[in-house]
Amino acid sequence: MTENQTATSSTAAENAQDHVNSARLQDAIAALAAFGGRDDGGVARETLTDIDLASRRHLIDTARALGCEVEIDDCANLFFRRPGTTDLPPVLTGSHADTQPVGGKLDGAYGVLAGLEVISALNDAGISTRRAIEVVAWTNEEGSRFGPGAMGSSAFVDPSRLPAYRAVKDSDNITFGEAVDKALQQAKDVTHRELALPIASCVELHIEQGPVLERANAALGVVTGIQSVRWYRVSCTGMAAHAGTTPMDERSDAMKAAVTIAHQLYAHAAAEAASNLRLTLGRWQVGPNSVNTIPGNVDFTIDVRCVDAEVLERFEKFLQQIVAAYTWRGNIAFECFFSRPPTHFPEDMLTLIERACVRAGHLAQRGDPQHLTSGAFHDAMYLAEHCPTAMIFVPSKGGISHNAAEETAPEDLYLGVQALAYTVVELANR
Ligand code: HGY
Ligand code: MN
Ligand code: MN
Repeated sequence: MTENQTATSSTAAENAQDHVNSARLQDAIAALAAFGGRDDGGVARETLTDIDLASRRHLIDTARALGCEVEIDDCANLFFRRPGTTDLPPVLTGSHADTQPVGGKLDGAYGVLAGLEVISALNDAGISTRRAIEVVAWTNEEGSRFGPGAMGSSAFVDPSRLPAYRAVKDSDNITFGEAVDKALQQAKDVTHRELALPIASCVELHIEQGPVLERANAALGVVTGIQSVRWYRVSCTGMAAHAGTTPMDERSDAMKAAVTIAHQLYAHAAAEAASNLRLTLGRWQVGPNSVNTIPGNVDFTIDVRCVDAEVLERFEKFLQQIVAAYTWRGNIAFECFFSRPPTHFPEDMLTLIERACVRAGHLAQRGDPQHLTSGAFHDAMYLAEHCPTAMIFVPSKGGISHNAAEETAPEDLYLGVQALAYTVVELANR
């Protein structure tokens, strides 16, 4: 609802929706973005770095100032809880506060801060709810420092995943376990809680990170599901040798192997264009990485996604074939270290999200929401295994994300939180 409009809130959900405060939300976004803020307007706050730990303390203090109880689990997931009038399982919202190495100020952070804004709106309106409302800040959604992504939410849903996660090392040989233990050490004043606790339902608000809503001129998105994703690590091992003295036909050139495989993968992606396969070879490590030494080893990652999981099966078979077919003196190995099938959110949750988005959109004369599948993965893909889950999107300017230029209009961010407030209160009173 823009400033000069008065809403006619008749239910608790509408009342909460109408108490969301845009200026307060903008201040909260700016305050969190200061942790790892970059000169180009982006944010560098990778998971469990000292900057991330400082931002967690900021969120703990902010939540406590709102009257929330704060809890932390063995994966250092943070929960900010507004008690309900019963002990029924809570409604969960929130997202992640970690960012890409060069990220924006909204990816993940917006969902966490939106949850806290909903709590502020409930406090302002004096609304109490049957169920507690919990806002979560999941650990390591991005997966850039420690792979795979969404470690916090996946370990919450299935704690048996945590031991293997704890052994994962970053590029400085620090394990995820060491980083988590440091976070827990710095949160001694926060109540510990178990993983996998019962949750009644979950709603995650996130920026779309793609161009669909902007191109449809839609202010809000009802997310029907999340496409499937796989991450692979490809290791090409040849032999380092002198760039000047080694004849071309006597080399075990790991770079030549890697770029040949990469080129074939891009050609496969082009052949699969009709299925909208998306291929990214995002991280390359070359050894010894010297201008005048033939690379002895080249590792690169593959991020491949598609709404149709069959396409990813075909991709993996193709990868196996071209690796087996590449003849040289060296070796090529690959491993899949992250794999998620498509996620589909339940109809009754989509109906509620639609109702929330329609009210917020119409009050602001921004029309109806758009239904879409998420191209990005989110923690909601794991929560969907644990309880009825759904997502709300707001547009990304130019569809840009995982980039310092990531941006969403303040009014769109405001409408997203309005829709979230309505949804969360409706669910918390069921
Ligand atoms: O990679 C993803 O889809 C998410 O933004 N981390
Ligand atoms: Mn995200
Ligand atoms: Mn992201």
